[in-house]
Amino acid sequence: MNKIAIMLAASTSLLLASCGQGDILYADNAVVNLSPVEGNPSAGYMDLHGGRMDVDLVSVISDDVLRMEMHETTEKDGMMTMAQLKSIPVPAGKTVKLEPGGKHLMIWGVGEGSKKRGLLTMTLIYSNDDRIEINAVVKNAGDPAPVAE
Ligand SMILES: [Cu+2]
Repeated sequence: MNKIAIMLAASTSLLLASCGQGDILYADNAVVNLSPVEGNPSAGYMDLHGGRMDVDLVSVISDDVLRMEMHETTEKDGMMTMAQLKSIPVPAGKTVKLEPGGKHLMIWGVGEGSKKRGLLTMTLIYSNDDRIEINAVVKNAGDPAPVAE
């Protein structure tokens, strides 16, 4: 009886260890901030968590947008400029934040269905051919900030 309990405990901790940070390539905290101006692009942010090896995020696609690009905002001579990125490196075990003022997604033409649903499904494509589907929370301009959990 005791032996079984110990074995169960051991396998549980093994399971937890395999889900530990730094092991699995994934993304969370994904949001799309809809542009307050019709026709202007919306911005997407998320946390990219690295897996066991260094990879690059090479593309982000969605069935329900017209166009989506990876961008980086940088300050140059006191001016904020934005350049398109071909890829975003995601080092093993590290977290890369797509956030305002830094790397971000620029999204044109978010579909009405996703706006109504409040979620935009997108697929992250990595250099190692991993594809991860995520649901980003779609927020209207002026929506209150999400409550921290
Ligand atoms: Cu941009």
